[in-house]
Amino acid sequence: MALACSAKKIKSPLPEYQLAWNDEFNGSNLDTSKWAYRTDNKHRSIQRKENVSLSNGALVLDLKVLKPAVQGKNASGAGIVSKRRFKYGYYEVRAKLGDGIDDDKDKKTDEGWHHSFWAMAAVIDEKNEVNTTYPGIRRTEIDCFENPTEHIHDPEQDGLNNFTQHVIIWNENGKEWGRLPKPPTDLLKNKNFNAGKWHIYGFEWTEKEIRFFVDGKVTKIADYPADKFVHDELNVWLTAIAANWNRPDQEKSLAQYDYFRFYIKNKF
Ligand SMILES: [Ca+2]
Ligand SMILES: [Ca+2]
Ligand SMILES: [Ca+2]
Repeated sequence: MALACSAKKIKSPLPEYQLAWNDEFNGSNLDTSKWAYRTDNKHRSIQRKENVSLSNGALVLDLKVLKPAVQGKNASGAGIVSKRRFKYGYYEVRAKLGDGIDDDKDKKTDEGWHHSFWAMAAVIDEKNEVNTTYPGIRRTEIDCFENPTEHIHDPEQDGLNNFTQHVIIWNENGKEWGRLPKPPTDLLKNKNFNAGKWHIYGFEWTEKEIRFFVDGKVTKIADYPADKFVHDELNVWLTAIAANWNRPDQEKSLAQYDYFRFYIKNKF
C-alpha cells in the first residue's frame, strides 16, 4: 500500500498523463519481480549481474576493467531490462553518467563506455537474464539516448555530452530498415550540458510520433505513424557497455539512475 500511496504523489510532467508504473530504486536490492539482468557478451564488454546494485536511492551500473580478460573481453558492463512491456505513453528517467574520476590519469574521464536508456522487445530466459540484443521479435527500438563517452569513428558524436535520439525500425529479417529522425539529424550536440550531472531524459510515444525530451524540453521528434510501421510492445533497458566505437582502453566508471517512470494518457 505504501507504494501505491507514494506513487500517487508523483505528478506527471506532461499534461493529460498519469503514472502507471515506476521504480524509484530506493530499496537495498534490485526488485527482480520488475527487472531482469542484461548478461550478454557484446562489442568490447561482457555484462554482469554483480555490476548492478542500488545505493543512496539510485540504481548503480558499475563499469569495470577486467584484468585478466574474461571471455575475451577486458571490460564488464551492466544493464537491467524491465519484465513488463510497454507501449504508448511517456517514459522518463533521471540519470547521472560517469564517476567523474580520471582513474587512469590520461586527462580523459570515464572513457570507453556507451550509455543508453532505450526500449525494445526483449526475451528473458529462465535465469531472469537477457543475453541478446538481437531477438527475432524486435521491430521497434526507441533510443532516448545513446551516449558514447567518446566515438573513435565520428568526431561529431565524440564526447559524453553529445548523443543520439531516434527510433530504429527493424525488418522481420533482422536487418535495420532505417532510423528516424535520419542520421545525422538524430544527433544532439549539447553545449553547456554536462551528462555527468543529474538530468531528466524522456520520450513520449503515441500512434503518430515519438517526442524526445531532455530536462523537460523537446529535443527531437520522430515521425513514426502506426499506419506505416509495426509498433510492438517494448521492454525498457537501462544499460552501459563498452561499444566497438569506444576506445579499447576503458577506465572504471558507472551510471546512476534515480528512477524509471512510465505514464499513460488519462482516459476521459
Ligand atoms: Ca581516463
Ligand atoms: Ca572513471
Ligand atoms: Ca530514487
